[in-house]
Amino acid sequence: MAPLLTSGLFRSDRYHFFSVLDSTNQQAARLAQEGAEPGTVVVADHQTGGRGRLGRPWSSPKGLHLYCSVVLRPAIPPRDAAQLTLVSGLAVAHTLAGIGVEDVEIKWPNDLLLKGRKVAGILTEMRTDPTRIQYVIVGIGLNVNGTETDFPEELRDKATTLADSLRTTLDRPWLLAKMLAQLDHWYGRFDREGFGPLGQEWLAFSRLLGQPVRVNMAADHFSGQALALDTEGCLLVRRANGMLTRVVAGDVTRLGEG
Ligand code: BTX
Repeated sequence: MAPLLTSGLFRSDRYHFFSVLDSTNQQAARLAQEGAEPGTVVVADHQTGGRGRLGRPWSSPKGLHLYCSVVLRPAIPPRDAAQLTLVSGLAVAHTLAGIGVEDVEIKWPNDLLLKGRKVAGILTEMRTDPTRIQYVIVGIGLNVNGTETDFPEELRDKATTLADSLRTTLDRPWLLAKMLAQLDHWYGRFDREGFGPLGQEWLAFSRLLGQPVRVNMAADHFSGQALALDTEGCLLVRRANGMLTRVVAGDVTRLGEG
């Protein structure tokens, strides 16, 4: 395999490791507010308040998984920040594919699935001035070791781990290094090329296009057919009545899935 082109975003003097935190995203935001450089990385062995989108909890038991947040200061308009979720998903998907995990699926916009079960989730948060981004925090939760019985009851049929798929325990620092190399590579490409050309790469890990889907947005929900990913990373869905809707943010599930 060709070596990854990296931009030197991550440096060992910008890593912050904790045995326990409320949330790595919270800690990364605190550091960003104090002026932390882009490429600052926060990792915890355990989170007491790990969270997903819309305040949903992210199960973060001790000693098993990766909980990692990265500070970025991209020169993009705030409305494009959601593209960083897709780019990060692409980097995590390549990390998993690169260590031999089969059938990695990215579920638009922020989850990674193995056989329909969630193995990773991405939470992108930002602070902006009226027209520009001060910082973006990309938080990644990746279920690494243990099995479904290590998850709370309500997640056991929805969540999975890499160890379950690969039938072996993985070294988390080794995996973290692989993931940071991929993030560096894909953020570098995003920086140079924008999201447009990365869309095709992203679609290689998605099974949405052409499929009947259910869309839940903050103020609307409907069923339809996923038609395309546009050059800005939004999903185009045709509703049953023929109307085309551009989904900027929300939950999209293939019909027939949980
Ligand atoms: P999400 O809102 O798409 O998904 C949250 C949902 O996922 C929960 O409501 C629950 O159903 C399910 N879930 C919770 N924990 C797990 C888990 N460990 N594995 C699989 N499914 C789970 C996804 O949000 C974004 C998650 C980002 C988490 C990272 S961890 C590092 C960083 N710090 C932080 O507080 N959040 C991010």
